[in-house]
Amino acid sequence: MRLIILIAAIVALPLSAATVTVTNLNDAGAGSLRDAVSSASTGDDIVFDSSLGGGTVTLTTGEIATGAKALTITGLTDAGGKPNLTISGNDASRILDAGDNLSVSNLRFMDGNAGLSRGGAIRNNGPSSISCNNCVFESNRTTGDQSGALDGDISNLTDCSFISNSTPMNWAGGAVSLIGSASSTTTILRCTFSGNSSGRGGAIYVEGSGTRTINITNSTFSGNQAMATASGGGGAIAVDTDGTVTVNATHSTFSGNTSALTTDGQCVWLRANNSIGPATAQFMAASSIFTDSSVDVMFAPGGGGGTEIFTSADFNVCSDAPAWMTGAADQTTTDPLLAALADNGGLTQTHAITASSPAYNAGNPAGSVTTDQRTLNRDATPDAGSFEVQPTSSGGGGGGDDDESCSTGGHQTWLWLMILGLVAAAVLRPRRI
Ligand SMILES: [Ca+2]
Repeated sequence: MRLIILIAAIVALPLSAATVTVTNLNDAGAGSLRDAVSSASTGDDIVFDSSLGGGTVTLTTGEIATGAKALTITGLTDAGGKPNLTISGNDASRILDAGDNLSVSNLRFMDGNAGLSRGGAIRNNGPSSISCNNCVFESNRTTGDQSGALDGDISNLTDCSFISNSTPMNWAGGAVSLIGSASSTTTILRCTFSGNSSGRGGAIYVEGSGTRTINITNSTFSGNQAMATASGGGGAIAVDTDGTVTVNATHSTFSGNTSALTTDGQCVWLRANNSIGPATAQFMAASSIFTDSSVDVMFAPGGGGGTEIFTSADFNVCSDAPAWMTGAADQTTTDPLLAALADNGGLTQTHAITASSPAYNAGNPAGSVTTDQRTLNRDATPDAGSFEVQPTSSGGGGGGDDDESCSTGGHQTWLWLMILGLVAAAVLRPRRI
């Protein structure tokens, strides 16, 4: 009887996910990533042996297709928690083609090249969604289609860096294209997009006919470029929809994004096309920073016939003076005095500010964002943008966190040297005979 119950219990258990471990950096063959994907079943987790930390898998026989398998691929991290395992497309092929749900973490995707197809690093090629956590996408590209790094329905991008990804100037989505007719929500949290370029949407391009919401929080868009010369722009973000697209930017920093067409949105361009019904494209800004060094139009509608609207949820700091940025606490024609993009702690790069910045304590005090892009705490008067100035521990501050920790370390070193000196003096003191 007990045996029957035991067998029944085992049969009733759901099939559990297996873990498949990659044991070498080879392009193919036993122990390779390609072999792990091939042998995995849907729902499996693919991981890398810790001895491969700092290594690069260079694909020399083309992309790796996951087929109709939902997979999780987890790389390795260094002592600072940053991705420490690279997969390179060798500038010869896309890296991953996902036919079902795909979740990737702790990986660097470099030099993917999808050629005349979409998605230089990863393409979502099925009724699936992609999730990326703590990944770096760098120097991926297409040569004749959209989406320099990522393409398709993407559920979340968390702690990711998109650096110098590109498409040619007559395509869209230098780093990411969010595409599809389905209704969906994409969450972009603590990500940095820098130096990406495309025709429209230097960093992000959104299209499709569904109802899509993109929530961008504690993220940075720096030096992205829209290169189109016929129509359309959006150095950071471009939307071109037949449906309803809402982009919400909260506590994010936009700096130095550009468009070749100076009237088509150096930062954001929205087009809503009433081709299949009433369409809406909306960009909402809250507690965010927008700055560039030009006097060109920072935000522009595309004139698609639908509703194209920019709205302020207040507490923004903008170097320009958009007509729609009229919140009581919005600061327009105001230079936020950003420092250059740098590693200021956390997993992604940020533009630091100091207490001298107009963005200091200028965010929404009733907002719900309790940490900054570095996951450091925000205080009761949060700063606008993705970076929160931190309290200095020993007074006399004004310097950054790094300065503070350096000087504290220095004090400790001098204290120990003084103690050592006193001990040595006591031991070596000449004694009276
Ligand atoms: Ca503050």
